[in-house]
Amino acid sequence: MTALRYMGWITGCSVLTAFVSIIWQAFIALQTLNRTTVLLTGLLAIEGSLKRTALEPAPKVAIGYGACTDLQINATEFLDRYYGRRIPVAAATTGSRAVVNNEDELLQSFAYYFQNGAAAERVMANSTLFTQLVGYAKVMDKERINWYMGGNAPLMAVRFFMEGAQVLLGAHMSRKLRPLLPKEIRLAGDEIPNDDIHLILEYKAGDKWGPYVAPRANRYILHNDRNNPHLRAVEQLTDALKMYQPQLLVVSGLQMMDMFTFKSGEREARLQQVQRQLTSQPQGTLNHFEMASYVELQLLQQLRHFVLPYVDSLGMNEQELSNLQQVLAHGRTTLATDWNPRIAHTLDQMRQVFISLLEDYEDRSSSDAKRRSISRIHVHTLAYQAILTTAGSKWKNTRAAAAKAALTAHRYVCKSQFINPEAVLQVLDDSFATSAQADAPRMRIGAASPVPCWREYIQYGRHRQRLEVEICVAPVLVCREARKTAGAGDNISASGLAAQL
Ligand SMILES: *[C@@H]1O[C@H](CO)[C@@H](O)[C@H](O)[C@H]1NC(C)=O
Ligand SMILES: *[C@@H]1O[C@H](CO)[C@@H](O)[C@H](O)[C@H]1NC(C)=O
Ligand SMILES: CC(=O)N[C@H]1CO[C@H](CO)[C@@H](O)[C@@H]1O
Repeated sequence: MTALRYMGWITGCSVLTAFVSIIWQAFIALQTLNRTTVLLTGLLAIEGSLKRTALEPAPKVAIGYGACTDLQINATEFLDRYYGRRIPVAAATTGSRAVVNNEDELLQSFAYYFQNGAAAERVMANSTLFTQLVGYAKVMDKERINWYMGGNAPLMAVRFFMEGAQVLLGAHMSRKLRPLLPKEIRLAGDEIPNDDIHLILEYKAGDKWGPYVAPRANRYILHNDRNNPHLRAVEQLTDALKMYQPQLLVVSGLQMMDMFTFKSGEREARLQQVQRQLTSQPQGTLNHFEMASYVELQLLQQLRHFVLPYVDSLGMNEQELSNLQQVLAHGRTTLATDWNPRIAHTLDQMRQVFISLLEDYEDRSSSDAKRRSISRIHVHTLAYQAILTTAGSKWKNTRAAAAKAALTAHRYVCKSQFINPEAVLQVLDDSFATSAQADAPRMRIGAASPVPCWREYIQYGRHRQRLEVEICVAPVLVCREARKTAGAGDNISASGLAAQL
């Protein structure tokens, strides 16, 4: 009898516990949803403050260089169809080469990156084979191939246009590609018979090719560019700029200048043209350089010489930041790093890059009056946007620019203009340290400040000068189900820049 009563009591207890736990779970879920809604409302309100009045003139932006058509196909379907029985061993030794010369090398290279789910962009040195592959891709079911306008410069140009700017783009384009660009965007460049094509082999997580299974969705890009590496439109853009006089000049697409395309000294000569363009801008024009994934150390060192000293602003993601920081500090490159770095770590790397560039300026500006002192760095990651600007510089609205970039990131990756709080993943905590150094202050992200901003002093140089900077960090409402990731950086960087003019 007592035992039974005892049992009943235990059952009652477990029911109660389960009940409390369900309520608790619901409470937590509701709180998370509530927090997302609060952050979203905050970000949208800050974005709303950016609306230009009808009286304000549209900002003028110029951007180089190059354009291409992206031909997107299903990787496994394409390879099964044309190379069904030729599946190679995936090994780093044969797979990680920078240039692909023939079919065997292509298959080895693809297998290696596919198996690791890593993004890759490779040069196909054999143009006969490249033309053949594009031909194969065109033969594939018309429904399943997709042509898009590609290249950093045109994608950023469209984004600037959508943000209400007047835009001048430096690029050669064919008659087929030009209609894909809004007609209001002015073009400095020639009409060419054929655009460079980028063959984009896309795969999803779990896609199979022979014995290999892709661990995550990604893309393998193959190109054989004739125009883009040579930055053929630079001179025409320089000429057009004399009359146009923009508030902002953006340089992008230099990662296409792979060494295999050039004879000795040729690449330096092209980069000198970029330098000439940057140094011929009046002080009233802000120069921005959009980083990209650079693997070749020599090219990075050339950028440090010809490009970085002449820009006011830099845009990049967390991988590119680590890489640049290593090159500036130690003269070496790094490979893939943490895809979701702590805010404190990213901010410290941003400060290091900023200090390196300020010190270069301090050492050399007396002998080269065209040099510019860096005043802005924007780093975009999956989970947040961080923008550092010199206090009192020409860059306006740093907080709103970070909010805008965060919203663009969400809209791009979710492929939706409408933001649904339930489709969002919270990656950031409520607060973060502003540096990995001991006793660094902490900032809160919440209803009161969805985008925390603060000022601090940066010390640099032999005489330990102090420079006041403003830093803003905006949380990205990360999409639960990513729909599109490649190319997000162009949209994000351009929307952040547009907000600061
Ligand atoms: C280039 O590709 C073609 C077509 O596949 C092939 O016949 C030729 O041998 C390749 N050339 C080199 C140098 O690998
Ligand atoms: C490619 O096609 C295969 C089968 O036809 C499919 O399983 C796979 O998910 C497709 N991949 C992409 C990226 O569409
Ligand atoms: C989300 C978003 O803003 N996406 C845009 C990115 O840029 C392209 C043009 O380059 C637009 O078509 C997208 O709508």
